[in-house]
Amino acid sequence: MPADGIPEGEDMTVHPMWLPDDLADREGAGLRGRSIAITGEGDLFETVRRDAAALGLRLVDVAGADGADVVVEPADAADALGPESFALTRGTDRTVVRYGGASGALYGWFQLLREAVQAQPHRGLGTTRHEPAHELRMLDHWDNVAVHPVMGQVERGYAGGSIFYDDGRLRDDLTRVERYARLLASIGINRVAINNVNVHAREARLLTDDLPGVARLAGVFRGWGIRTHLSVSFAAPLTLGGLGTSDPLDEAVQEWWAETADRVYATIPDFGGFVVKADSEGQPGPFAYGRSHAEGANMLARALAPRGGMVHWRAFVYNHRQDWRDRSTDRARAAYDHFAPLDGHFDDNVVVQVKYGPLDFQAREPVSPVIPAMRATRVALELQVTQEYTGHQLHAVYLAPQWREILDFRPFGDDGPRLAEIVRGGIVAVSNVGDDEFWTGHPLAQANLYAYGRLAWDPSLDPAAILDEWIALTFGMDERVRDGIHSILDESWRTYESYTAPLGVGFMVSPQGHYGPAVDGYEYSPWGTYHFADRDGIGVDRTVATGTGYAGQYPSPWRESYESLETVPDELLLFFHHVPYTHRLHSGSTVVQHIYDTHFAGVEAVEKLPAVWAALEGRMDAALHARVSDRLAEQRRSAVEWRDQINTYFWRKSGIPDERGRTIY
Ligand code: BDP
Repeated sequence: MPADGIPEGEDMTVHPMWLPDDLADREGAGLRGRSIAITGEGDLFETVRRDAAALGLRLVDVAGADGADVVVEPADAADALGPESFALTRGTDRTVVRYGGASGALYGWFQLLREAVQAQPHRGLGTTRHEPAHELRMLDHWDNVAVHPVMGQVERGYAGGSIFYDDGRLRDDLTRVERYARLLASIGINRVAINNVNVHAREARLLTDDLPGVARLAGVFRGWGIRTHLSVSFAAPLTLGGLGTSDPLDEAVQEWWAETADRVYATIPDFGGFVVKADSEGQPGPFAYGRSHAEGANMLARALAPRGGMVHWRAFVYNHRQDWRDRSTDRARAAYDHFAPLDGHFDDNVVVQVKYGPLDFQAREPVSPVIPAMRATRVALELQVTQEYTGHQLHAVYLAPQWREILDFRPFGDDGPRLAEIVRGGIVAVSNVGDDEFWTGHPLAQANLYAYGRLAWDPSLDPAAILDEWIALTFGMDERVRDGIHSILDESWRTYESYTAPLGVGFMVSPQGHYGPAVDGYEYSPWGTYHFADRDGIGVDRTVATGTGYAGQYPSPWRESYESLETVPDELLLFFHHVPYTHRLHSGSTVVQHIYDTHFAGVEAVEKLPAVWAALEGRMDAALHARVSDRLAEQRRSAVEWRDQINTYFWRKSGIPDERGRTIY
């Protein structure tokens, strides 16, 4: 039986992610045959025992623990470790994990594996304490039960179908979900929402008729310390309950939700709660009844509170039928305008889930001003692991550096806290996994999932060090593989930014699909995203003085920094200002020359990647190597297309030639 306890023969085409079956035999790991004594009763301890045995460790009796190579035991009260925390002590001939609670034992076990495969002599002997920075570390799936005619089985999924659902029904064989749950536990994820935030009619029934299937999934996740959540439709009392309304202040509606919650808890005792996208992109919500989002969220929260459930209420609320002539309807303003006035009005078991930027997961956006504006609310930061706007898992884009920048942002200036410290509702991200044989389409996109979990646990981790962990856990300690992957991924986010939409202007991407350039794709559409390029200049004036006023949603010093051309960071210039093409950046370059230079440089960087990867052939699974080669070829094609369309567009708009005389069509 391989390491993860999944019978051989099943799932033959599924390649492992990190933590492969032969982990214990990796050079330097020194795990096979080692003895391990685990003190503790309950499912999670059984999980650790099974995992250790499957990896080739020898379980020994706690009574004989003195002689064991690895000891997992409860910490003393004096250690003051929380339920998910642990301390790891490496001695000369013994490693000891002391846990605060059962989840701490589970996470301690995986930390031990991480360190073992990295064979890190520099870490040396001694004790390290490990405590999660956030209590809620969640992954949202945008999986549909049935194949949606436009969005497919997984909305914004780039790795095949859902690992949960297959064209209308729950899969019979959940072995892959079991593997997945193990991988998520290994990076500290403790909550999963299994279905799309756009809740279509078929998916709404997960809450009622299809609950037994949800319970099966929850059973798998529970074994790995993960609680299951459902996205629900605010209109469910109407569409499923047969009531004439879903008004949150209507008593029958409140009762319907309370009874529904009771039924869910009778089936899934540790159910996590509801995720809600309301009054957004066509989803129903409280506005239809003249109620606020706090009234809507609190009504659901009260149905769940008696059983310890929670509501993740998304702040992604804007009017997607906008009038571009009225600048006050700027989509960037919307979340703040709707939510900031409600700060302090949400119940304790409501988490307001805020996308990292004011628009929509662009490669570059300013950090959302909603987060610092709602200090009296449990706010969660929402990230996107799935590469909707960052190359669809066809482009190699390692997102951890972007996430670190976001987490490190200090909304109140240098003396204030980092964003990571003020998101009391934890961190959420949209998963990038599907039923593809490499799980994430692009095998290197697995690094994003891995890094997401690690940063949610500890936002101070270095993206390059996280990548080292992932590489070691996936490919072993081959230095050439490690260096090759680093040279492909380390700068990949900035490279992607350089050949796509310039200077924070965003979008310029094909509508609907969001892959590849469409210079005016959104320009005259009511979805509310415009770059306003004309013959004289480009960018959106979001200043208070002359624009949409969005810059004024930030606390000082950012409102002033963003407002002024003197201080706005180059990378966000066009998000905040409309400027002539000849405007000079802090870098010294003009806007149009910057566009040309970065687009040429971006393609040059991408052109180097295939050779780097080709040199690694024979050092890893051949199919995996071939898959990455194919994707790098597509990335190159696509980057050239981006460069040519963007450069040509601005050359034709501005009439200003490239200073360096390169060919622009
Ligand atoms: C956008 C996606 C859309 C999602 C929406 C959301 O294009 O498919 O439904 O976000 O987050 O990025 O609700």
